[in-house]
Amino acid sequence: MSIKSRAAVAFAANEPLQIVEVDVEAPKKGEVLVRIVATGVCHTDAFTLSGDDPEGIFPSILGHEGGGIVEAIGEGVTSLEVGDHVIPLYTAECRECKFCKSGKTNLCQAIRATQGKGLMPDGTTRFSYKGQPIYHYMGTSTFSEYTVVPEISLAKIPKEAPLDKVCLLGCGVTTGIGAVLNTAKVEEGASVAIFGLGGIGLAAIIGAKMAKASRIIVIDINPAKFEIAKELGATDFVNPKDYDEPIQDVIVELTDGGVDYSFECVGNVKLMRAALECCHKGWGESVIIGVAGAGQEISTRPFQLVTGRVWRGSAFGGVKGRTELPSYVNKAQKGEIPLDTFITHNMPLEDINKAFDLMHEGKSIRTVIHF
Ligand code: NAD
Ligand code: AHE
Ligand code: ZN
Repeated sequence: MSIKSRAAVAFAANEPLQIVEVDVEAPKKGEVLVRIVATGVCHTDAFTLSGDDPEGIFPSILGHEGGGIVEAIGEGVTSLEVGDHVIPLYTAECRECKFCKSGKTNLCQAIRATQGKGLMPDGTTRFSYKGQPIYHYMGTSTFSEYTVVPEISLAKIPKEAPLDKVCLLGCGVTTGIGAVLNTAKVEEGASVAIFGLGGIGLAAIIGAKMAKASRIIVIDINPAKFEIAKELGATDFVNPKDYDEPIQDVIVELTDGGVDYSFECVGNVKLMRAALECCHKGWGESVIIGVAGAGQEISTRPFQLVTGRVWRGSAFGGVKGRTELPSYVNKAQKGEIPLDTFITHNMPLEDINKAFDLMHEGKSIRTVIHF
């Protein structure tokens, strides 16, 4: 038996999403049917829609920053029941695989292979349109009123938390904060440089404040972003367009030799190099968060690493979603994570293409789509 669901379908790369009524099959073993109440739009959705994502598959239902309510559960589901409030996770947490048990990573691999092919763990899809299969995206597909998600990819959260705000913890805000606290483990008094002030970079500022960093230097080519950055606690504001020399040299000069930590939150491989090279000799660490397109590679002189700089990467801020996301929700409810600051626009699903336009025009931080 299947149900009808309004969804924004990406039928092909680089084409606007189309709002259509898709068919959604009932959840199978280990799966959950979720009614999405709200979803954010992240740059990664635009990245995949652009055709640059090696894992991009069409037609598919994008979206991975959602909040919803459990509508039905499949056979064998024990950790969730109908009515529970949940945040879908694009990084599952099975608690049984080698990765989950390692204590070293949040990158659960239990269902990663099928997820990357736009399929549920049994190798099939639950979405169809006019009898043709529609693929899942990042295991979440939150641009649909109803979506089917594996049980291990759902974080249960308190019912009091507003789903149209805490949905942002499904990706952007958690990623930025987690990259600072979990991946870099920034310590009190450290200096930090954050490249790119979208949802991810701004959240990294919150993480840096939580870690009691002494100096938070932010870099963006859109100076309109500096006001919110200042509100969140950034101390120095750098627009690369104001300088002739490489931006890493500017930051090294500003900081008597470089920063202790830097974060690339754009997805630009040249900026990734700048972010590494603005780190202090001997100990500076740079974390890549931005996602770069197919075929792109990073480069630097190996001497940069030989002389003590460290290059790392971070996915979903190193956060184990089912275990740790409830504490992020709790912090948001206590006002320690100001989600409202990120929500520059709210709109219905029918207007979702406007959310992509606003992002590309640099006019939004996060648009929340309401179903
Ligand atoms: P966004 O589009 O909202 O923000 C990007 C910001 O970068 C904008 O403010 C823009 O002005 C700025 N920018 C662009 N080019 C620049 C340059 N050359 N120098 C300085 N600033 C520049 O994007 P977002 O949603 O914040 O996502 C940022 C990146 O993080 C994307 O690549 C996204 O795919 C990636 N991402 C990664 C993870 C992860 O887990 N690793 C999670 C979420 C998003
Ligand atoms: N599919 C791409 C990579 C995309 C990517 O790096 N995704 C990030 C999350 S971005 C969220 O906005 C991530 O967590 N990656 C880890 C993973 O397991 O996907 C490609 O290059 O193939
Ligand atoms: Zn995202």
